[in-house]
Amino acid sequence: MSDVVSWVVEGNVGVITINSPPVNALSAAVRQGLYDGMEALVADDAAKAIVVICEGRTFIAGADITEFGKPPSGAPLRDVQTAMEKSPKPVIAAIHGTALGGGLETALACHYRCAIPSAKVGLPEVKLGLLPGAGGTQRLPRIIGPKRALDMIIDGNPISAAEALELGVINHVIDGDLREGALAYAQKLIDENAPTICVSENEVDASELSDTFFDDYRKSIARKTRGFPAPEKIIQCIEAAVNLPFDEGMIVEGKGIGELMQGSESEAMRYMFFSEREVAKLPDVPKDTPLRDINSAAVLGAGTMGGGIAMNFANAGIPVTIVEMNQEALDRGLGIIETNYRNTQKKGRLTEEDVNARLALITGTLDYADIGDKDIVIEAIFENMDVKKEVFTKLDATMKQGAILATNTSYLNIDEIAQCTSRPGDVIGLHFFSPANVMRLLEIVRGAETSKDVLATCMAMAKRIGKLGVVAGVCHGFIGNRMLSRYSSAAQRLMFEGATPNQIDQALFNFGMPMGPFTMGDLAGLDVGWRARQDNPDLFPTDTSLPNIVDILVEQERFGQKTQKGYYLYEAGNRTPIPDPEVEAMIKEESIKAGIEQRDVGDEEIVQMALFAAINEGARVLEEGIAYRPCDIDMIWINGYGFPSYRGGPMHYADQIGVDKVHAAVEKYRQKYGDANWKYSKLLENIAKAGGKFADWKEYM
Ligand code: 3H9
Repeated sequence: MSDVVSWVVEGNVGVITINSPPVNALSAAVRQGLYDGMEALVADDAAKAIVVICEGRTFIAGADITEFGKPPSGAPLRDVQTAMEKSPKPVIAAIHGTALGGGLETALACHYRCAIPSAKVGLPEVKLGLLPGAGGTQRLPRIIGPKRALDMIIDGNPISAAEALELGVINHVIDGDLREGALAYAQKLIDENAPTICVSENEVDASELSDTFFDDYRKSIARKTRGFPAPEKIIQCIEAAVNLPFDEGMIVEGKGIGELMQGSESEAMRYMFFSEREVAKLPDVPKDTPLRDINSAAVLGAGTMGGGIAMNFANAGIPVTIVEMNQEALDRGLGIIETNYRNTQKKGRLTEEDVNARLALITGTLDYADIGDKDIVIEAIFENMDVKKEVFTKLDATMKQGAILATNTSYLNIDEIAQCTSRPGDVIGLHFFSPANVMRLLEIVRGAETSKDVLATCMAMAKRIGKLGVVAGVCHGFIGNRMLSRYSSAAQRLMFEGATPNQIDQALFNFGMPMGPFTMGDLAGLDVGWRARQDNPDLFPTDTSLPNIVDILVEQERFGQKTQKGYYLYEAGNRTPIPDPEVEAMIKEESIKAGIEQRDVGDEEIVQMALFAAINEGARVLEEGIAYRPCDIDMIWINGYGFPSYRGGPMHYADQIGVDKVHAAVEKYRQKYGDANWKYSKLLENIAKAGGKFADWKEYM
C-alpha cells in the first residue's frame, strides 16, 4: 500500500485503486504501487479477478510529464504491464474521465476494459512531440487494425466510450456507478471462467493495407506535420507492428520514444503543455475570484472581424447580437457568416442542424438599445481613437450595470478608451486574431483600472469559446503586434539590402513559420495597414531610413491577394504567391535611390535578424511588465502568429539556442542600424552575461 495506490479484496474481486490527484498520472509512486498491488493480489487466493480503478476526476491521464528528463525511479511501466498480462486472473481496467497515453496503454495491458459512457480514451503523445512508448503503437493495431491505429495516434485526439466499444478498444460500457459496475463485470467474468486475453498475442490484421499504404500515408500528412519528428517515428512503429513480432515491435517503439524524448522538439512541446496551463494563472487574481455571468453577447461591427467574433459565441451556444450602422452592411455581414457555416457543413464538419442552431443564435440590429441588456459587448469597428471614444461613450449610456465593455483594438490605448466611460473597471481589450472564428489566441488586454473579476471572467470566457486567453498590459501593439512590428521591420531592412521578398519568406517558412511577412502582408491586404497609418500617423511611425514600399504598392493598387498583385502576383482563384520581377526591380531601384548598399543576404541571417528583433522586443515587454512571464509571449506567438510549436515560442527558442548568442547579434545590429528598431534591453543583456535563460528571467531583473 502507498499514499497513492491501495488495494483490497471485495467478495472475490481484488480492487486496486489509484488516488493521485490531479489526474492520476503514472508517477514513480503510482507505477510502484500498481506493481506491488498486482503482486499482492495475484498472490492472494481470495481474489479471483483484479479491477484497476481510479479516484478523482479521471482514470490515468498518462505518464507523469513532470518526471520526463529526470533519472528513472519506481517500477518501469513495462514491468507493471507484464505483471498485468501475465496475471493468471482476469485484470480489468475500469475507466472514467480520460484514459490517455500511458493510461490507455496500461488499460490495453489489462485483459478487459470497461468504461462509463462519458469516458474518453486516446493516445495524445504526438501532441507532446512523442509517441506512445508503453506498447500503444503495438497493442492498438492488434485491436483496431493498423490503419485506424495510425490515424488515432497521428492526430492524438481521444475517442468516446461508444466509439471505443464499437472498435473493441473497450469491451463493456457501464451505466451507473463505475465501481459497482466494474465489480459486477469482474464477477461475471469469474463466473464464466473467462480467459485472460493478452492483446499482445493478437495478430495484426494487415489485409486492408495496399503495398504503398505507408508511403501514401507519409505523403498525405507531409504538409501538416512539416518540422515535427514524431509522426514519422509513429509510422515506423506501426510498420513494425505489421511486419514484426510483438517483442521486436516493442524494441522499435522503445528506440523511437527514447530518441524523441532527447530531442529539442519534444522538450518545446512539453514546455508548451505546461505554458498553456500557466498562462491561465494570473499572479494577482485569486483562483476563486467571483465570475460574472456571460449568457449573452453583443458585437459591434459586422465586418470580417466582428462576424468571426460573433461565430465564436454562437459556436459555444451563447446568443449574440451584431450591431451595424446600416442594413446593407448588416445583411452583408450576416450573409458571410452563413456562407462560412455552410462551407463547413459542405466539408462534413457540421451537420445542417448544427448550422441552423448556430445561425439561430446570431441576430442583427441597427439599434444600440437592443443590446443594453447583454452581459458583454465587444467593439470590432475600425481603428480610430475618436470613433472608439464616441462608441464607448454611447455604450456607457446604453449597457446595463455589470456588463463587460470590450474593444478588439489591435493597437490603441485601452486606458484612454476606458476613461470616456463612467466605469473603467468594466473596460477591457479582447484582441482576437484573424480569422477570429479559427485562430485560437485571444490576447486579453488589461487596462490600468480593469477590475479583477472582469479579467477573470474574460479568461474563463476565452476557454468557453475555445480560445487560449493570454493577458497583456497596455502599450502600442500589446505583446504580439509590438514584437511583430520589429520582426517585420527587420525583414524590410533585409529586403532593401538585397534579399527578395520571396527569399525572405522562404527562409522563414523553412524555419517553420506558416508563411513569411510579405506573403502575410499580401494575405491581410496591404491597404489595411496603409489605411491604419493614414488614420493614425502618430501611432505608426515609419522607419524613415528606409523607402516606403507599401505606400508605392498601394498607390499602384497592389493590395495583395484581393487584387491578384501585391508583393507577389496571383493567378485567379489561386493563393500561391508568384515572385514578381517588376516589384523586385522596384525595390532595388528604391534602395539605390535611398543610398542603401546592396549585398548578398544569406537565409540564416534572415531568420536570425527577424527573430532576434522580435526576441529583443519580447525581453523589453517582460522588463516593462507588459507580459507576466516569457511563456505568455511564447503562447501568443504560437497561437496567434503560427510560430512553430516544436520550437516552443520565441523566448523558449532563445533559451534553446543560447541567450548570449541572441544578445551578441542584437548588439551588432544595434551598432549597425541604430536604436530605432533595436532598442536596448537590459534584461536581455543581464541574462546573456550570466549565461542564463529566459525561463529564470526574474533572477535577472
Ligand atoms: C505518455 O503517457 C507517454 C507514454 O506513452 C509512455 C510512457 C513510458 N503529467 O489540463 P488540466 C496536470 S505522455 C503531469 O488543467 P483538465 C496539469 O499540468 C502523457 N501533470 O485539467 C495541471 O496542473 P496544474 C500522455 C499533468 O481537466 C493539472 O494536471 N498524456 C498531466 O482541463 C490539471 O490539468 C497526456 O498528454 C500529466 N500527464 O484536463 C494527457 N496531465 O493544475 C495530458 C495533466 O498545476 N493531460 N497534468 O496546472 C491532459 O490532456 C489534460 O490534463 C486532461 C485533464 C484531459 C487529463
